[in-house]
Amino acid sequence: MTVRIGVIGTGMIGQDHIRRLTHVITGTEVTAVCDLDTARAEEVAASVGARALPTGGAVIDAADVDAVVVTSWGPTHAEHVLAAIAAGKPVFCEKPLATTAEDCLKIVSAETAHGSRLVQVGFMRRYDAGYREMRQVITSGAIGAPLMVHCAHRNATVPESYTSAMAAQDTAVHEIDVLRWLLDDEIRTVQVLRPRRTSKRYAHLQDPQIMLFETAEGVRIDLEVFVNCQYGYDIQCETVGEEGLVRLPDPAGVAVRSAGRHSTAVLQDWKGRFENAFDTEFREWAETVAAGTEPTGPSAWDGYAATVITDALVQALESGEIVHVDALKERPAFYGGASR
Ligand code: NAD
Ligand code: ISE
Repeated sequence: MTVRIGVIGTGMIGQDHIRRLTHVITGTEVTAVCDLDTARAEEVAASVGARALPTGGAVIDAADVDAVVVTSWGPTHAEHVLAAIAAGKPVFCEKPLATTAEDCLKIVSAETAHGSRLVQVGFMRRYDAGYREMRQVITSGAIGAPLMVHCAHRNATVPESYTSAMAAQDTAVHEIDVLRWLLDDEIRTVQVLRPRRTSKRYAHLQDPQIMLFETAEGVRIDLEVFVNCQYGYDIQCETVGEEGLVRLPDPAGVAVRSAGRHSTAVLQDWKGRFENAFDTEFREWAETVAAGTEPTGPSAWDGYAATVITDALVQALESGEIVHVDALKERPAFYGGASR
């Protein structure tokens, strides 16, 4: 069976996912798209033999759309996800699930009322081979109980529109999701330290930031977010346990010996770093849609938890205090199971 997909938002990542669903994943085709920029939607639709429709609602309701991918701007995600649930169609939503915890909870309620999972959130790191192996090592007990995690999330540069709060909302949100999943634990407190600011940034921005987390089990996590590091896109993660440690590998690259140096290139953006993860994410999602089963990736509950924790980080950045993530509700049985 070919899964027919409608895509809402044909910007940067929307186009990348449309390419993936058309040329990389077998058993999927994009049949309808839309964008506020109708000329862009027409152009993208024509490139893959799809139809450009006027609104997200029209894409969701189209008879030749079995499942929906939401890649529009974050503040518009909730309305599209809620409409897809109302139509009873599986929906893959790029992060964030919604920009407010209240909207995330509306989605959780609608999905719970529907009676089975329809929503998957685009936290693609759970599909990265390195993170998956790290999780296996942790769950196997090979390094003993995890005690500490050291992480870094560095981007070469960000545009002027990037704000200090986005270090949590747009960037650290990936670590928040993947760490909850890696440790099978919940984040209970957050704090943000403000190091000396790099001069290579727009004046309004606090960059870098050091984020500190404590989990329910007492694991301490430090995360450096540095989005104008200049040298490339660099993701680091090391989990230290009672009997050993496990560290993410650097992406493979040839070693060059030249002009008296031995070097390996550093990737420049997240697209290259997580390309295989995005492919696996969509392959596994499409398989569940084709089989008519529930998605197995990050749930609406994970999307909700990530938004509550990023809200706490923004509060911690502003106050300089340790913030307790008290707003996070207990995970309902509907979203229960072994993994978060
Ligand atoms: P973008 O601005 O390049 O594209 C978004 C597109 O959505 C634009 O073309 C815009 O016109 C369209 N749009 C906005 N509201 C719409 C609506 N109501 N209906 C139809 N179209 C609408 O942005 P982007 O970089 O592609 O990011 C899109 C989403 O993907 C964001 O939520 C972002 O956080 C997420 N994202 C995720 C990752 C990742 O690593 N998983 C990476 C980049 C972006
Ligand atoms: C971007 O939106 C992403 O999602 C990338 O994965 C992340 O590394 C980057 O910092 C964000 O701006």
